[in-house]
Amino acid sequence: MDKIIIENLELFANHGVFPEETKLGQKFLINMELYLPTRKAGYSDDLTESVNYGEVSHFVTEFLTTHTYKLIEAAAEQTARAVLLHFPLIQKLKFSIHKPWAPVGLPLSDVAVEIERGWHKVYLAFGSNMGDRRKYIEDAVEELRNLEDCKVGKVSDILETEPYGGVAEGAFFNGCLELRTLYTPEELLEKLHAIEAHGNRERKMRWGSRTIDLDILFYDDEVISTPELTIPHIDMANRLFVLEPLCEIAPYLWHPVLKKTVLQMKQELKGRKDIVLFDLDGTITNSKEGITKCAQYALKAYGIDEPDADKLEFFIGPPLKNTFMEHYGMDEETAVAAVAKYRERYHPTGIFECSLFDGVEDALKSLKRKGYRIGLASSKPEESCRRILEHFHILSYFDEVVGATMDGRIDSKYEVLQETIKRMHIYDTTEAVLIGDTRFDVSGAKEAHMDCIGITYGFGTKEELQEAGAKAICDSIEEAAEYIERL
Ligand code: A4P
Ligand code: MG
Repeated sequence: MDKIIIENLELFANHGVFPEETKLGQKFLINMELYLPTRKAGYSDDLTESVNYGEVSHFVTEFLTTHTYKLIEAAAEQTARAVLLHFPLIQKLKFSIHKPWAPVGLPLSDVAVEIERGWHKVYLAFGSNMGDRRKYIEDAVEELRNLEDCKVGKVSDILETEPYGGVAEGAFFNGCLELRTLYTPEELLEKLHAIEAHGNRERKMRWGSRTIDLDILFYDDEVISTPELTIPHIDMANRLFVLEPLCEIAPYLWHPVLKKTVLQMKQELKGRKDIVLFDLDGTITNSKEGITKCAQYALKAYGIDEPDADKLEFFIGPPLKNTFMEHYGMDEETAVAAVAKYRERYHPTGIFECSLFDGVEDALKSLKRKGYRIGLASSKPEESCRRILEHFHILSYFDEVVGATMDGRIDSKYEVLQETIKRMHIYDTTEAVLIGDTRFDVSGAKEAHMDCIGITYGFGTKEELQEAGAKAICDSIEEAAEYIERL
């Protein structure tokens, strides 16, 4: 980190064990390294974005000349603390106090104490299941706020939770908070115990009922294992009543032992769906224009004239070959040739005759930010899928893009989903959900043992989606994303 250095600040003060030292005083030299980000001030050239080293020097001189300590250890400790409390931009401080005239009766040139002190980022969990639970929690948080060496940051909502562990009786109120503190972990634990004691907490039984319980979850990224203290909290990953509120205030906090974020721990514990697959046509892109125009082009080659695009909507979704066979009575060979004709127009032109549905990019962004893995599973040829996603600048949201193969090996939705499962290493299909707009999506997902959320703004009807067994029906992509987050 950046630092501001102050060297050999000289002052005359009265620290020492001997009475003459406190009476007569002597010379002290102070060295400091103030750790703070200086980049903003570096660019703005504005002193208010940094710490004024003159002010710090005067502050330290004033502090050490108006207080008297027997030990230079105490002088260093108290001065460093005062500097950190007075100058909030300083995150860490290296401080040394030198006493060149130390009366030891031997010729020495200097004696000094050097310490490093700073603010630490801590996350605490609180819980109560006795008496006025909310009041016990509020009082404890208030007490923390009143500690000069602690600055309470974000506080989560309070959740009501079922007792965990089989000992305590009665629902808990639980939550978490963020704290910056100058205390060491042991000192902080002592303060927490004192606060618990003020809240009439009695320790009768491990994991028993309690008026107020305060646990340290994280202390910076330190790993501590002593008889008194285990940090990170040993049982955190098994406790939804900790992970839920913690996720609200610090979803990406990194567990230094388990090597996971809080969000990941929560998802694993909940066994929640964390893979979202999207259909393309009718779900992400409105491709009606391109598809129907290419269908008209192909049909024309077989003497079929259909000027009304609305009557060709059934081309959107299912594999093209099937559509030519089912709707126009073509045999397989003719249908394959018709598909080739269709693609003759599609590749240069039709592919881009489409638009993104409203809210698609926001939904992708939001799911990605929340840690979901995202895949595309479409019956369109894979190369076309990529080109379309790229064209709309949304390809980077997708961890995997799976489409049909030109040789017909992968064609139906089920086959596409099977390939997606393989490529995305989906070991348990209940972890994934497909968002699609037609019954082909719902039935393909069903075959692959996956839930499907049907959206109604595409080409399928609400009734067909329901009938096929969609897990939920949503009217917009935002609604679908929100629904998934609640699963
Ligand atoms: N200790 C070690 N590490 C820590 C740490 N990271 N933070 C030591 C705080 N303390 C830590 O704690 C026992 C000793 O653990 C402390 O003296 C400290 O030296 P305690 O608070 O006296 O005893 P306890 O709380 O009964 O035991 P423990 O194991 O801390 O229980 P927990 O973990 O607090 O669990 N169900 C719901 N829904 N919500 C709850 O909040 N809480 C518990 C208690 C059980 N079931 C619950 C809830
Ligand atoms: Mg406890």
